[in-house]
Amino acid sequence: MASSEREYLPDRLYPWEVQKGLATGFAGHWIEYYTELPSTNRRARELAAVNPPEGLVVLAEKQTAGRGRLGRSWFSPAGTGIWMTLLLKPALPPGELPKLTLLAAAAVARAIAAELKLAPLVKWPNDLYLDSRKIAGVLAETAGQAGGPGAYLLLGIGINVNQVSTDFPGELREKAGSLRMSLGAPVDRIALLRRFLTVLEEEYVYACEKGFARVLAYCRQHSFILGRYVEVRSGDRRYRGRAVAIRDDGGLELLLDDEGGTVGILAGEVSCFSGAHEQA
Ligand code: BT5
Repeated sequence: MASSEREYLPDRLYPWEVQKGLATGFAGHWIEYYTELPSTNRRARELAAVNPPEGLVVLAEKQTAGRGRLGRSWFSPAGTGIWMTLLLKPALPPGELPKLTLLAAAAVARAIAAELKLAPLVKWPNDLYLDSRKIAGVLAETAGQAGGPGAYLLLGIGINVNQVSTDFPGELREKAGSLRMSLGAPVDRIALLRRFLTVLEEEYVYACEKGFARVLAYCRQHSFILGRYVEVRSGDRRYRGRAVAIRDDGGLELLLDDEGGTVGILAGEVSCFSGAHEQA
């Protein structure tokens, strides 16, 4: 056994370890655990076809074809991160669904803050940054007939936990980080996952009953981009300007440089600039 494998053995994300003392109503009550999968979202989609209960979690120690948004890939090496998909059946109007991406990002940030006293920032709409490096991402997908009884939201979450800088391939080394890199010590993945499931369920139940004001407030207070000069790609359009607000509909409001005025963008890809230099 390689020494790196031995190092991570004590905190394998075994379901019975994660579920020990887990005080949720439904999140994580059923966990499908794999040492390796192509992608937890892909496996969750297969499971969604057999009508599993809300709160099912698919976990993999390693993904061989981890996915980001828009066909991008997600680097998911063995034993160092939390690579998971949570299946939800939100009884929400379709217009509210994009806000669940923000809710998941806020829940990851809150769980990290509670467990480790670190303060990650939400990069609208789906990333978390810590010390100017990306440490987590959310990939929300739907499965089944929208609004139908078999409709699921697949919340794919990737959190870099115990990587060191040299674990990342060259193209990610400058921009990706991990909790261990920021904390300076290894992190208990099980405790973090348990905390995340608890916070996420609490936020989700709250939002379904009372709306998303609390999630949006958190994302505004812990934003990586508000006040910064950004470029947003949305479909085949590009906007440049200052990020001035996260609107109540979950969209990002930009104060445009060229035409003046503001625009609200519901989905997109943000690059941040400091003067003329791209940062993230
Ligand atoms: C995301 O996409 O950030 C969503 C990532 C979701 C991953 C989870 S893991 C469990 C579940 N199952 C899956 O198959 N996926 C989900 P996006 O915003 O498109 O960012 C992707 C970009 O982030 C890539 O093009 C890289 O530049 C960068 N990247 C890839 N792997 C990374 C990592 N481990 N840490 C930081 N950045 C990474």
